[in-house]
Amino acid sequence: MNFKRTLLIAALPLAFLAQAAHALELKIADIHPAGYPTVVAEESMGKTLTKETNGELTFKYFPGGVLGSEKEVIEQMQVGAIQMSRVSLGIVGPVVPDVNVFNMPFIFRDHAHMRAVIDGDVGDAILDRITNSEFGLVALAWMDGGTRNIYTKKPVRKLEDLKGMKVRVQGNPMFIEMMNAMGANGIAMDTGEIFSALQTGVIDGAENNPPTLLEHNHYQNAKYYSLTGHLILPEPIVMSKITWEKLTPDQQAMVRKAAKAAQAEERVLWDQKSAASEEKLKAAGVEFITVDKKPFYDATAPVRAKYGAPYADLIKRIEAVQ
Ligand code: BDP
Repeated sequence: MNFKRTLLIAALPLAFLAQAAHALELKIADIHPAGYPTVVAEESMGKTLTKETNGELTFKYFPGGVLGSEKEVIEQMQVGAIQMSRVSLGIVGPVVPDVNVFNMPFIFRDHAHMRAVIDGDVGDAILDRITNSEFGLVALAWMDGGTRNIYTKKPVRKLEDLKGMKVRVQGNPMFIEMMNAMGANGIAMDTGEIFSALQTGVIDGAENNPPTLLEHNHYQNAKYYSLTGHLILPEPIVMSKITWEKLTPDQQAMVRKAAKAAQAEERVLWDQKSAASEEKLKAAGVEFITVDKKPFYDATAPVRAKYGAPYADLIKRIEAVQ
């Protein structure tokens, strides 16, 4: 028998073993329900990856928050029990404070500005800060979470109307300070608790984009939507570092590429979903209130001053993006 051939045959089971070690099933969690733009894009990302890795990477999807709140999902990813997710950057801020530069009220001029920023160097720099932190996550790409506006039980037509209202924010101390700076009482709670908190009157309002206001049914108990546009939060697609380190370099490259493709796909879905959600909310009797944003901007200046100080350079780079 030819010596080279023998070697080749002997090496085969090893090669097979090496391959098998890279076969993984990944759980992807999302707080949003099936059919939501982020969830749909995650599903196509998973399908692409299963195909491109010849079935080595397979995926199980857990939409609708069934694996817990975003905070819990992040903790599960840090220990490798959940492998992937898309989370709001608001929730990442308390753990990787560097990302709060994107979480500051009115840091982006508008939605288009936010998109231009996340598509460029600054967007990559923030993803890298997550990855290079001790946070145990690899940040791969961005999804779009639209613009957040305040919705309440009683109309907010001007800043003063917010006075004393209890308004839910994500669990990030900066958001509580932001809401307090606008005259309300910021109250942090998980996404899944908002519906009943509105229903029972524990809170007077919350703030979010139209698709979340609709799909999480908050509009049923909060019919006034004031277009404050105070936050435009992008949403990183993240993988557990424990999982990432199990992947071959080729698989890692494929995951990065597929996550970027998911970013592009979700953006198209997002625009459609936002427009459709606005229509549905209006049809359901939600009043969209145009407000003068200037007083809201001015009221939150101390929050930007406090949190933005360490990021003066990044802020200049953000502002320079056209
Ligand atoms: C939505 C985000 C979701 C957040 C939710 C919230 O897409 O990730 O958890 O807001 O405010 O816009 O809890």
